[in-house]
This record gives sequence, C-alpha cells and structure tokens, in this order.
Amino acid sequence: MRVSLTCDEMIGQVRSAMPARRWEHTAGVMETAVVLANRFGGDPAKADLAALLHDYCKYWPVEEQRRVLVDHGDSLDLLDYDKPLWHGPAAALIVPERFGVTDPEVLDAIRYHTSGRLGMTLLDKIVCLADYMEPGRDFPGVNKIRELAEHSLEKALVAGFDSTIRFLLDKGQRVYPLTVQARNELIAQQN
Ligand code: DGI
Ligand code: FE
Ligand code: FE
Repeated sequence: MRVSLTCDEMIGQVRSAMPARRWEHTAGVMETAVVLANRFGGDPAKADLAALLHDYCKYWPVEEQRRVLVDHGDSLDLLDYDKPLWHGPAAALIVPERFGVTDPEVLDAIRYHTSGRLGMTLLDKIVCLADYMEPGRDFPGVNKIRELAEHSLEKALVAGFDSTIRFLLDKGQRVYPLTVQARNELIAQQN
C-alpha cells in the first residue's frame, strides 16, 4: 500500500516519537539544513525532509532498532559497534514504509547522518553538519564548527567528526571505521 502523508502529518508523527527536547533539536536541524542548502547550492526541500526524519528512531528501544536492521538484513556490521550508530540506518529502512518517502538521496542522508561515509553527497554533508551545529547544540568546539560552516562545508564537517572521534577516544570507545574514512576523505576535499 502506498503511504501518503501531508507535511503536518509527518511532523506530528515525528514529534510524537520523541521527547520535546529532541523535537526542538530536530526543528533546529531542519532550519540549519535549509540554511546550509541555500548557502552551498543544495536542495532545501530535500534537506528539510531528511532533517525532519533523521532522528525518527532515536528514542526507539535499542532492541527495536536492532530488529529493524536484522529483519531487513541491512547494516549488520553496525551491530558490532556502538548503539548510537543504529538509529540512522533504522530510520532509512522504516521511513519508506511509514512515511512513503522513497527518494534515495533523502534516505541516504538519513542513513549516514551519524557515521558519515565515503563519497558523501552534498545532501549527506548538509544533514550531517546541520546535526552538529543546530542552534541548540552546545559542546566544546561547536562555535568553531559554526564559523567554519560560513565558508566550507568540508572543513566544518571535519571539525565535527574530529570532535566525535576525540570524544570516543577519551571515553575509550570504538570508532566506526567509516567515520574515520569519511573524515580522511573530507580532508582531501576541503577548500
Ligand atoms: O542523534 P544525535 O544525538 O542528534 O547525533 P548523532 O546521530 O550524530 O549521534 C551522535 C552519537 O553517536 C555521539 O554520542 C557519538 C556516537 N557514536 C558512537 N560511535 C560512533 C559515534 N559517532 C560516529 N560518528 N562514529 C562512531 O563510531
Ligand atoms: Fe542522530
Ligand atoms: Fe540529530
């Protein structure tokens, strides 16, 4: 069955899947993603849609997130890494069924918003960076990321991944190899 929701219905469903503060974060990512799309020549409508849906599964019990990956036989390598890496791919798998959104560019931006990937598209970069720098974010270095984002998507995103990698190293946690690969590739692309 083809699902077709209005914009307001989608917003309502996303909003009710998360606590108020996470909805505020989502709204901040939408606003920031549109600004970045306009600044760097991306598609603002796709940026807005991917941002709306990017954390749809964030507050699902982790066992449900795992089940989505296992049932779809998708992204199983992630199950060996930290649980915070699961919600993006889970959302990318569920969104076509629940929201009728099937645009592969939008689904990829949702899927890779936490980890990044090799060959990140413009939309991937916009959503991932908006997630780091939306107005509600407050972590050491976030203002530097916002400054870099005035001129360079890639430099700002490298600074974002650096802060995540540093955070994981400080906590003695594993780093998903794709994040390191994404960061290294962006360094070669930055201008
Ligand atoms: O869902 P959000 O909180 O908005 O942000 P996110 O989707 O970027 O998730 C960030 C969390 O993911 C952060 O606490 C770090 C964690 N994480 C755990 N392992 C990795 C990782 N992030 C990346 N990029 N790579 C990892 O290996
Ligand atoms: Fe997320
Ligand atoms: Fe987010």
